[in-house]
Amino acid sequence: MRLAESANIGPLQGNRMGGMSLAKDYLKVGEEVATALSEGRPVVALESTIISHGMPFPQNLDMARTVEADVRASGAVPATIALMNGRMVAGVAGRDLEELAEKGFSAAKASRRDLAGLLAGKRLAGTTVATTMQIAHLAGIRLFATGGIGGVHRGAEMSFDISADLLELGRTPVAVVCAGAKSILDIPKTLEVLETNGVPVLGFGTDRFPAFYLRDSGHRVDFQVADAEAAADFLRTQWALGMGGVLIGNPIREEDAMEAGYIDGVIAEALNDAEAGGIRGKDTTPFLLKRIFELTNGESLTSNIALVRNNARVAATIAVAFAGRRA
Ligand code: PSU
Ligand code: MN
Repeated sequence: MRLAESANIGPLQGNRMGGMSLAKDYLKVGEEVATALSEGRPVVALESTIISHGMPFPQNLDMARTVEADVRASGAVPATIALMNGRMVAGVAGRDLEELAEKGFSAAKASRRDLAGLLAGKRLAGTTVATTMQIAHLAGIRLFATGGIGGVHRGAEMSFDISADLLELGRTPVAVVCAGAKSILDIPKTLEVLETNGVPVLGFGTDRFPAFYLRDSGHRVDFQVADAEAAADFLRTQWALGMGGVLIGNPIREEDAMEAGYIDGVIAEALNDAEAGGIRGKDTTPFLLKRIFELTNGESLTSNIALVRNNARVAATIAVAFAGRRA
C-alpha cells in the first residue's frame, strides 16, 4: 500500500532560491539510521529538549544513552534528533550528545517557529516534540518516543499559551508515544485542542489518558489498542488516508508512578512560583520541570526517566510491528 504524500514542508519544496533550498538539504541523517531506513528496518526518533531543558546534567546524558539502549534492546534503531551547526540531525551520537547534555539551558529550545532562525544562526538546540516530528518526517521516521507532550497551559483562556506540539500532531504523519501530559497543563483543554486538530489519541493497553507521573488523568482516550500489532494497524490506516500525527498514551508502570495527592501539591506550588516569577512563553515548561525536580528532591526525575524508558520500549515494538507487515 502506498502512503499518501504529506505536504508538511509546503512552500519550501521545489522552491529553489540558490544554494540550499530543499528542506532535506538542511538534514543530516546518521549513517546507522540512514542504513536502517533504506533497508526498511524499524527506527524510533527521540527528542532532545528533554535532554537540554527537561532534566539536569549529568542525569540527562545518562537518560539519553539508556533510552537509546532500550530502543535497541526492543529491536529498533534509535535516532536522537537535535539542531547542530546549521543542520537538523537525526542520529545525534557520541561527543555531540554529550555537548547537548552539558550545555543544558544554554542550548536553544527549538519549536516549529524557531527552526529557520536557529538553523540560519547555526545554533545548538534541543528539539521539542513539534520540531522532532517535523525532522523525523523529513528523514522518513514514523515512530517517536518521548516523556510528555506540550499542551494547553492552565489559564490559557487568558495567556493563549498552547504548545505548538498540538498543531504539529495535526499536520505531520508521525506517531508520538508519550505518558500523556502532566497536570502542569490543563488536560481536558489539551484533549479538546487535539480533537480540533484531528489528532486521534490512543491508549496503549488502557482506555484512560495517562497523566505522566500518574497512570490515569481521569479522562478517556479515543481508541484503546491492545498491543503493538493493533497500534501498527491503526497507523497504517491513518496514513493510508493521508492523515497526520497520532498520539499514543502509554501509562507509567505502577511501581514507578507517584502518589496523586503529593505530586498534585508539588505541581500547584511550582505553578505558583512560575506566576510569582513572571515566567512566560517557552520558558514556562522548563521552569516548571526544574521546580518539580527541586520540590520533590529529585523523586520526579526517577519517575520521569522510568516513563521515558517505558515509552521507548513501546515505540520500538510498534516500529517493529509497523515495519514487519509493511515489508
Ligand atoms: N514535558 C516534559 N518534559 C519536556 C517537555 C515537555 O515533561 O522536556 C518539553 C518537550 O520537548 C515538549 C516541550 O515538546 O517541552 C513543550 O514546550 P512548550 O510548552 O513550550 O511548547
Ligand atoms: Mn507555549
